[in-house]
Amino acid sequence: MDIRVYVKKIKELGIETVTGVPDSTLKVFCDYIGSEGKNIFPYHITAANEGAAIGIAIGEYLATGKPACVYMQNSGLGNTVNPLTSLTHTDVYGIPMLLMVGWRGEPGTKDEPQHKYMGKITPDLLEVLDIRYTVIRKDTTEEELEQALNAAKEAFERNRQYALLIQKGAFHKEEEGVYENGSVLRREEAVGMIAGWLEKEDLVVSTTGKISREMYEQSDRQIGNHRQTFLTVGGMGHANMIACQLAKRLPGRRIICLDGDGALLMHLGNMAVIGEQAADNLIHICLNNGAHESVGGMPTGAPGLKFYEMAQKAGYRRVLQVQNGQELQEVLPVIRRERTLTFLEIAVSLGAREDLGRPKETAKENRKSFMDRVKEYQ
Ligand SMILES: Cc1ncc(C[n+]2csc(CCOP(=O)(O)OP(=O)(O)O)c2C)c(N)n1
Repeated sequence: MDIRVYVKKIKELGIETVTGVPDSTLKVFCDYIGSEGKNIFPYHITAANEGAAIGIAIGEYLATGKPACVYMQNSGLGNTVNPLTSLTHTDVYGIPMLLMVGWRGEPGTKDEPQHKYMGKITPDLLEVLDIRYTVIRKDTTEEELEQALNAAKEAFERNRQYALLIQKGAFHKEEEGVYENGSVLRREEAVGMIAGWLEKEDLVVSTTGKISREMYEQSDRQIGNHRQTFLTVGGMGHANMIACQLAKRLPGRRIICLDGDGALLMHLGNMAVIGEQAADNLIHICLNNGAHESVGGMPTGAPGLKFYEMAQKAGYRRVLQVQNGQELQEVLPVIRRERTLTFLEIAVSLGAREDLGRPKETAKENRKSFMDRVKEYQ
């Protein structure tokens, strides 16, 4: 479906505010409303997480009586369950809104393990949430979209939400959005430098998306295996809590969390908890590109945020930030010298290698080899 037609049609529902978290399935949509179609919706807010986007949609309705459009990957549906059940459902306030859900892991398609179960249950989950939906496919016609939007209108009149479940490749547009941020250090280069700096007892928790894929490959290249790293393939935003508890329970080991700024923003409160827990063997590294690079490079909801300043306020004992590869090379040995709760922010550029691989083992195999590694140096 042509994105211009799609956007024009959903606009006809009276939508003025669009909010959500980007996803690769929705890249064409996000690119369009962020560039050429910028003026179509007066308000476009990239939310910290998908539950927060539901909050924005509630605010929109309370202020204007108009439904907002909330977009997300289906994994983000998990983050919306609380506000959708406890606030927007007709048993509570009955707040209408249009959900646009990118369907990863659709049964019958090839996708990563983290998408498999959510992909399978997405239609059932929408049903349990009492939300009617239509699947938007590559071959969905304008008439079919119109029918779906009529159903949405009816749902809104009854104070209900309506969802469009978007298949991979459903939207097409000639030009892809390209993003830049002015930083010079490539993320994979930074990840490679960190992999090369690891000692064999160190343990790493890497965040969702390409950071984990780069760490996996760089570890293989530089160390010969990736057993030191737990890949947080799903559960975006939770890597730092996994690392925090590893640090508490394994005080003799150095724990390194490789976070992304989008993931860190998603559950920013975790920083305060990490500061409070103050594990002196935890090194929290944020690879900051101001964007959700892994799903297409769209900016986060706070692209200029200085996470190191927040870390300082949150109680991290040592806070550092670097702008390029040389600074990173200089700072890494310094970090190792003194054991204290550390936050390191690295400014990285946008983009990734075209041929970046994916984990070859199953998630369970990787979990097992990581746990074996935990035991090996106890
Ligand atoms: C709850 C949830 N929402 C959205 C996604 C889709 N997603 C995967 S990686 C990613 C971007 C991560 O951005 P960031 O942490 O800044 O790392 P970057 O890719 O920019 O290096 C997104 C949005 C997801 N996996 N889970």
